[in-house]
Amino acid sequence: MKKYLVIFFVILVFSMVACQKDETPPTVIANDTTVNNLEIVNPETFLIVSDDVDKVDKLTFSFTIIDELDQNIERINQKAGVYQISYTVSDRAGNETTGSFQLTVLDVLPPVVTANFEMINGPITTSYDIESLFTCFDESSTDGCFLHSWMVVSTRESTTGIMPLPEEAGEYYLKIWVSDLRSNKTVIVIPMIIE
Ligand SMILES: [Ca+2]
Ligand SMILES: [Ca+2]
Repeated sequence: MKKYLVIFFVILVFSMVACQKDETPPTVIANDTTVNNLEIVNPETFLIVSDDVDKVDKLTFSFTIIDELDQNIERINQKAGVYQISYTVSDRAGNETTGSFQLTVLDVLPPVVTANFEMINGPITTSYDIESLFTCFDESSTDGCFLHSWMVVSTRESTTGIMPLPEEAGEYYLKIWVSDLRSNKTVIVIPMIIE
């Protein structure tokens, strides 16, 4: 009889524990975060999460990028900018914690630049509108790109040269540096024949 009583109480206690309702939402700490352009973004790793009952891998996460049409969080790394991310973390009993944090995506990619001419050929007196010699775009940001500097050099590899244009006939190279607003630069080289 005593044995049955023990079993009864064990089952009773077990049932009481099992029936105890989880009414406490997860605890979430979210810090503002910065990533580089094209760095893989897993927003769950930006949150420090715990729950009184469930292990973290049993919780449900959802994220919304505020004021953005494209809600694919994995693509947010493609354009530099400052984004507000709202999150909801739910435990298995349906208790939710919501909040938001700021994600900054830095532009670390240089502009894509193409020369508009394969070669420059002209008399000594020719002056050039350097900006008309190239086309650029900066796919990583909406800030665009611009002429940073240029130099006439004697060999393609040279990093020292003359500015403005040469006063003697000969073969030269025009090096043009193009920058975006975060000072990421691309250099192009256009051969020059000055007659
Ligand atoms: Ca809970
Ligand atoms: Ca860029």
